[in-house]
Amino acid sequence: MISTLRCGKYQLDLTAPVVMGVLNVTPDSFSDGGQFNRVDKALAHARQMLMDGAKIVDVGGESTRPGAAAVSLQEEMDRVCPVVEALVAEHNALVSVDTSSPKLMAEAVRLGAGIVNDVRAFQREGAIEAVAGSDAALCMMHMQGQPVFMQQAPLYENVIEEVGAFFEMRIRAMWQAGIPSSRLILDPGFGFGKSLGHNLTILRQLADFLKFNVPVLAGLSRKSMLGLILDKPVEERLIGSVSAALLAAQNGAKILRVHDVAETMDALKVWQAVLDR
Ligand code: 8Y7
Repeated sequence: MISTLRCGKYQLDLTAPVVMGVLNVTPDSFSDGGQFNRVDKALAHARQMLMDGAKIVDVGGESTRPGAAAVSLQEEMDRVCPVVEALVAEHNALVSVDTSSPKLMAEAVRLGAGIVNDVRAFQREGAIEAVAGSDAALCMMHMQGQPVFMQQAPLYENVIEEVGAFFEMRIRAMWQAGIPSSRLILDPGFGFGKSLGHNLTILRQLADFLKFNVPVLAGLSRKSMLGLILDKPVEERLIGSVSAALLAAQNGAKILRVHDVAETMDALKVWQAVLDR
C-alpha cells in the first residue's frame, strides 16, 4: 500500500485519509470588487481551511459545474496564479491547482503547486508535456462527456468497469510519457457524467479502484447527488456531505475533496479513533 505521495517539494502522508479543501476563485464565488480584494478573500478562506486541518488546498479558477460558462485562459491564470504564489510563499501550503490548461499547469508547478488536479485527466493537447518534467503529483479524474452536456444522459453498461478501463488507459498514457504510478492520483469523478445510480454504485464499490495501487481521491461535497437523495438545496447538504466523505474514506479513498473542512475532520477523527482502538 502507498503511504506517502511525493507532491513537488512536499511529502504527503497518506497512511490515513486527508482532507483537500476547495478554494474557488471563480467570479461567482468572490465577485465583489477588484483583484486585490479577491486574492485577499481567497487567502483568508485558505488560511481557515488549513487551520481546520486541510492538508491540501485545491485552487480552481474555472467553474466545471454542469452548464458553467467557459473562462478564458488569461482570466483563469490571473485568478489562480497570485493565490498559488501567496499560499506557497506565506504558508508553505501544499497547493493543488484545478485546471485543464497546459499553460496554467506549467506555471502553477513553477510557482510551487505540488498537485495538478485535472478533471480532464491530462487529455488536452500538451497537458502531459506540461507536467512531465516536474515532480508534482497528478490527479486524473474520470468524466463522461464535457461539463455543458455531461448530466443530460449519462450512460454506461457497467460504470465500474468503464471508469476502471479509463484509469488503465490514462495510467498507460502517463507511463509512456515517463510518469510513474507513484506520481498519480485517481478520481472516479462523482457527478461528472453520472446519474445518481452511477454515483452510488461508484461509492459502494470504490475499493475496486484500489487495484491500481494509486491513491484514490473522492469529491462528493455538496454535490447534486446529495441534493437528490436529501431533496435539499446546496446550503443544506453539510451533513450529507460529511457522511458521504466518511463512506468514501471507509471504502478506501485517501484524499477527500471537501468544502467543509472542520466538519469533515471531526468525522474522520471519530472514524480513525475506532480504527486505532
Ligand atoms: C471535483 C473536482 C470539482 C471532483 C476532482 C464541485 C474541480 C465541482 N469536483 N476535482 N473538481 N474531483 N479531482 O462540485 O470530484 O466541486 S468541481
